Amino acid sequence: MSYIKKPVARHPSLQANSLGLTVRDYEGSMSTLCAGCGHDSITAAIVKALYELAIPPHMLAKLSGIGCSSKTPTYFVSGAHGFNSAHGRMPAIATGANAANRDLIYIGVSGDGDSLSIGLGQMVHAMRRNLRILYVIENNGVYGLTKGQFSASSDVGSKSKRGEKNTQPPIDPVMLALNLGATFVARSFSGDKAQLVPLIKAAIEHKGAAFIDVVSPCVAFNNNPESTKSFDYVRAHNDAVNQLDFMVEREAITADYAPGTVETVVQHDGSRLRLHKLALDYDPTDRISALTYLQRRHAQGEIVTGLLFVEADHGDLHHFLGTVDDPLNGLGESELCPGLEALEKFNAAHR
Ligand SMILES: Cc1ncc(C[n+]2csc(CCOP(=O)(O)OP(=O)(O)O)c2C)c(N)n1
Ligand code: SF4
Ligand SMILES: [Mg+2]
Repeated sequence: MSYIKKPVARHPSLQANSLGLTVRDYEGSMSTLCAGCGHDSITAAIVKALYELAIPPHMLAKLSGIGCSSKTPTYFVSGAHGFNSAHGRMPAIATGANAANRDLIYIGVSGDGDSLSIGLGQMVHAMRRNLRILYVIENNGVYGLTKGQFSASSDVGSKSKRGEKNTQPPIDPVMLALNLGATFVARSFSGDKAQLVPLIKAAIEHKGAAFIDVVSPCVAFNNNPESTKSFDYVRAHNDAVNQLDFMVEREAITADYAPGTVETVVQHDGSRLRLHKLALDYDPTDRISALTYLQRRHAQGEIVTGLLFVEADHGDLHHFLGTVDDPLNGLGESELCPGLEALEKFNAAHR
């Protein structure tokens, strides 16, 4: 069985958000993943972020491919729209859905296998088109669902359960997203909710492709000392370049940081990202220096986490296609089919 329904009992003291919903309203079915799987911690972070942002469940669309990671949308926001697609095909489904209804909030959950092998050609176009979506890779460096084969993000020297060593170099999805022009790029760790929740909130509000690579250990097949996706490795080599506070437009700034260590990025809608800089030489608004910093730290065996790059004022897919502001699925027949005269005029303009 792929899902088990949760009991509906609610504790009376649970706090409600501005919509009158409690955190339980943002949960989904009971997880059937292995106990201790990093993916479940990411689900918990998504639930918290959506509850705190008070997102109406019916305004959310959850999309995924195939894998343990791709099962997780079933485990949050039962009242949302959802599409569990074919292996690696989540971005195409998300692009089509977003083209038809630009008003929904899209969360795509994928795995390193789903996005970096069979779905690589899909993921890259979602990034370069700046599709408005929160794109999460739950990166465990292994095909978890199919019992532990190496993935395209497995480390050289990483050992499978049967003892074979991986010899192929890994793809770093963050470097890829940066090179492809994604306008919000972050990395985090499933075991660091304090870092992950504000990143998810900021990514949901971002008007473009918001990509988060979350290192998410697979306790069944890849939590070994040779893997950079193990709990112990990430805890020992985590280089967090900043800590993020996310504030929607109406919120007052309350965080108190020492001068010179805070950077504020104002997004399209007036929401603000307040970055508490931990690495003072790190600039998340400069794509080239972000790439250089990541490469330098990678060579030293460090995993850089935090908000790595943001470009707040960049048009999304609809901007470049010049589509109308209203969602296409809300237009009437006369607008969708304006008649022969309009068609002739349109054709003439292209001769
Ligand atoms: C077309 C197709 N090819 C292969 C498979 C088998 N398959 C299912 S999940 C998966 C890999 C999943 O790995 P990943 O995306 O990293 O997810 P994880 O289970 O590690 O979270 C594969 C190869 C499939 N379902 N469909
Ligand atoms: S096999 Fe790995 S990825 Fe899949 S549920 Fe178990 S721990 Fe998680
Ligand atoms: Mg995987």
